[in-house]
Amino acid sequence: MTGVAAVSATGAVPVSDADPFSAAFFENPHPIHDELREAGPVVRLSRYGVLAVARHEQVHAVLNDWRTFSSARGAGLADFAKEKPWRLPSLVLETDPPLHDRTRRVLDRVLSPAAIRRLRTEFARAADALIEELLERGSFDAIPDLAEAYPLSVFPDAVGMPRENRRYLLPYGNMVFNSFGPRNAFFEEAVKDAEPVIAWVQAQSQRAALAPEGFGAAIHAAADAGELTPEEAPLVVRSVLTAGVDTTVSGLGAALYCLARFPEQFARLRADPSLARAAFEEAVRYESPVQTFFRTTTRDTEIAGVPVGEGEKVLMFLGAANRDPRRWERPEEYDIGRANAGHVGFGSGIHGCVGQVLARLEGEVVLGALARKAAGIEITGPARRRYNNTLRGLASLPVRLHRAA
Ligand code: OVM
Repeated sequence: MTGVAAVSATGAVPVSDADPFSAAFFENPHPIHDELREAGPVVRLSRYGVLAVARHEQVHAVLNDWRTFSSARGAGLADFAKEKPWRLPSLVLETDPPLHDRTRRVLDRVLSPAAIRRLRTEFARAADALIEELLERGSFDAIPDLAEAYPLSVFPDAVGMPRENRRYLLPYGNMVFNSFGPRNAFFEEAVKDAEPVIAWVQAQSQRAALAPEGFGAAIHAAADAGELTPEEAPLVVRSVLTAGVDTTVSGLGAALYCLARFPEQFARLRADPSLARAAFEEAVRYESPVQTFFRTTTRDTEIAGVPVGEGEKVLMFLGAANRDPRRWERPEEYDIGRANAGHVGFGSGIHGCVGQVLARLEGEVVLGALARKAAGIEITGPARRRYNNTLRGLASLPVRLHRAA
């Protein structure tokens, strides 16, 4: 069992020996989240020698102070000032202004609400078709057959990728999201057969691999306009390929798992399919598909009055913040009518998810199709959790889909 020393003898920072990168934690993080929030506004995790924040107020504050809480030394446990990054650092995730702002500006435009709006008709058609097919089958596994199948059916086309080996996006995401944690067994397993997948992603990021319409070509066009160098463009495409699929797979899986476990919420959604967007958003708050990111302090500072030195890694528990009872009423209830603005499931501040408009579109059209066509989602077998150092989600969710009368 883990224990939190309420106040250590040496200072004001409580110490916890909890391991947030372990199978037991992935199975049920909530008791430890509660413990860490209760221990204080900032806690030291003795196993990893890092500080951690789990309350909404402090997670939000750290996310919104990039000058003090830098991303340039890595958004994972590894401190790029002390160890070689696992891969070439991301030009957007693992940077601070001004470099961050230059690449982010391009992504903001490529993934803007106006750009995503043009995809709506096709994304909705694909969601309707997939839900129809699954209603015909009746019984299926909601993770591979829906949560993975849907993003893989629409996202690579939106990027402009060729058809071959699109499924490589899943093991690639799995590697990168594991790489933000410690070099544990989950990481080692994920990178075991990495070479062909990494080579494939690199090849797909090149201009020649990308169809002329699509996010990929739009990023390369930004290099023509002088906004990026020709060497930077493939790395910015890589960010889209890294962060664009595995995250939405976890988000869709979370929404399906919520709607299956809370049938009264599914009934509400059926009664008013315009709640599809809200149902997806609430699933992002409730399950927090991206559980954690790190920052590194650039100077001596304080968190809620507690002194913090320069060069400290700070782990932000987004999932704990999204269920902080200081911030949310009945945080452990999945409630599609809740006012959930302010959740940090997509982050906050300058690094806030640049693909969130796209993610919400995917969530909305899939849940909208279910709301109009299905009477309910019945769980028919054990839900099996997927273990990943950053992403929270399922590996398997056997279900039966009942067609609406
Ligand atoms: C990137 C990147 C990778 C993973 C996640 C992410 C959630 C960004 O390569 O830029 O944001």
